[in-house]
Amino acid sequence: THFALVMAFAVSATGSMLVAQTPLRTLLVGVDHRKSISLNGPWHYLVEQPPARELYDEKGNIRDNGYALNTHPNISSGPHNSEYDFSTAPTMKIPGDWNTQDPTLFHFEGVVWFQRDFQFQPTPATRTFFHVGAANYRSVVWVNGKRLCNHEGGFTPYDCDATSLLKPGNNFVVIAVDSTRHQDDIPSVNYDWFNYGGITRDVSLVTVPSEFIDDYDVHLKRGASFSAADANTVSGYVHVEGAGEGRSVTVRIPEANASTTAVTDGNGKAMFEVKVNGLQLWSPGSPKLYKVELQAGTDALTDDIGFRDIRVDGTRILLNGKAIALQGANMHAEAPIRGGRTNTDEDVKNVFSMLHQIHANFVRLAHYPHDERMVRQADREGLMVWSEIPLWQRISFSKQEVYDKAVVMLHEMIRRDRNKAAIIFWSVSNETPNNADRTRFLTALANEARHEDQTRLITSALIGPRVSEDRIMQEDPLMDALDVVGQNQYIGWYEGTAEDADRKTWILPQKPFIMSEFGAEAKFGNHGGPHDRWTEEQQVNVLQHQFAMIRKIPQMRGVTPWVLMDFRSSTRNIPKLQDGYNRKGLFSEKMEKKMSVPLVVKTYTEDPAVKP
Ligand code: GCB
Repeated sequence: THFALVMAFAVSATGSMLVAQTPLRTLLVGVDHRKSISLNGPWHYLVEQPPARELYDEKGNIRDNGYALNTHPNISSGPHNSEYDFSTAPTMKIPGDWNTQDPTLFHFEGVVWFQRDFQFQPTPATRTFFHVGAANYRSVVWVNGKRLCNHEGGFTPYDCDATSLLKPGNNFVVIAVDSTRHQDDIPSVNYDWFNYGGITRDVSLVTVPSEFIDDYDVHLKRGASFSAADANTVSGYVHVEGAGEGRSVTVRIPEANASTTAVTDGNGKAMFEVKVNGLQLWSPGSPKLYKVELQAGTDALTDDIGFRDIRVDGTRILLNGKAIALQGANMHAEAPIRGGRTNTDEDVKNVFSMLHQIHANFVRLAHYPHDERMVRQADREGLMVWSEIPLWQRISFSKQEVYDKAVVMLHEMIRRDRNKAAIIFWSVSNETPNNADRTRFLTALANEARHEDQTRLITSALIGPRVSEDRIMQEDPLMDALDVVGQNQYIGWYEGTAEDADRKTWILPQKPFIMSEFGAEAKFGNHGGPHDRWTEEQQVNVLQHQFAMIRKIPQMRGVTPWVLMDFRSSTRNIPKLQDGYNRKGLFSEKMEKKMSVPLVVKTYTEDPAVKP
């Protein structure tokens, strides 16, 4: 059904544009709100050096007769051809990247095999999905020695129907994860963050009835304009996988005494609309979430959902009809203090404590979707979010297969999080080169996002134009495809001095802009004058002049310094200063406050650089 949707869009709206050609598979929405069997915990692992002949044959095709079989050699008698054994192999914690768990794997890029046993009791007339929150970058799953599925993309979830492979009692699962980078991947071979490999987010088994709710979209009904008085209707769809036409679906919001029934169409999709008297809208000051109960046949699910309206009016951004200014920071999915990928409640708590300290009402989750916990927390706390797919700088924009991957990633991101009010922007890319192939690619992708979700704004972070004069004119044609434009620039760090910012005049189209990146590196505890590189004083100086410059740009509605916290990057190799970290954080990787924090706080609370 989702496939049909993409194709329909292609015919009606893209014209000669790129058209996605990969069918989208079932993805369970709201897994964290379903009963499931967690497979988190210790998994056995074995490492394969490239070219990883247990995973790939000479032609690069995936093999199913290698480690996937999980056989045990009889070590006391020979000869034996299979020389591996998961049962006596060491374990590591899943979810977790391998780099921070095994010192010998810190720089490892390649294939690591994971295995665990689990108990299972099949129930008749149900389907059981193997759910992986994220595995970076390619992963292949076998259950009881049989291939279940493959997935590409390191930051979005996938679900595979394991029903026919599971048996009562003892079962085992093997997952091979390959973190090797390739030119035609998303991201491509080169990027400024750390290539943490492994099964980096929750893994579980989810059992549902044979007809079940896989996907739903519950949002404040969107009209041509917003009026507070009329903001009392919730609409959307519930998709029932396995169902045909005529199944009834119930949507209930008990707290508001609202309930409605809708009926599926031939694709299993039931569109609904329900009036909610006294509906309280979600906003940062009042992040109201409702328990929304969905039911279809014997399947039921309750999610926590907020309702709000976000739109653009000229150069302003309106939340529930009120103009807003966004103040916050960028953040990578880098776990504070312990390092590694963010994937626990504790990590989320730490990240939010830094966001609170700077009085943020907004965060750009760079440069890929983060753990679902982050977005749930943002929903609960009323923090607005920019969510992005990892189209970072140089991607193979001329290739259809790369476009297909991008569309799948975009849909996986949107589907996982579309019921979370906190997300106000979907970003299709970061700092891509301004050329025809890229503009065609990203314009099609932005349209795809807009078609899939009309309740959010589409953005992208642009870079350039590089200027020598004091006039900076942004004319990137990609802006035509965006509702809100992100602008990155590093005056005072990659170019010129902090003071150069004072003389710049920005000539921008009449759209809302976010100054989505700017900043300077400073090693925590390194002090000197305002022009001494790598010092906290210089970072303060750069940010100060940046804020002053931003304050003079009428279209600016948001500001996110790069970056909230120092993060690992394999391209940052200046000993003593970087030591493998990008140091543009307002906080160090141990959450130590640099001198820039008080400046940001003062700016955000007393003298904002952006106005609603
Ligand atoms: C950028 C990129 C970001 C980098 C940052 C930097 O423009 O968007 O991913 O980490 O600059 O520090 O160079």
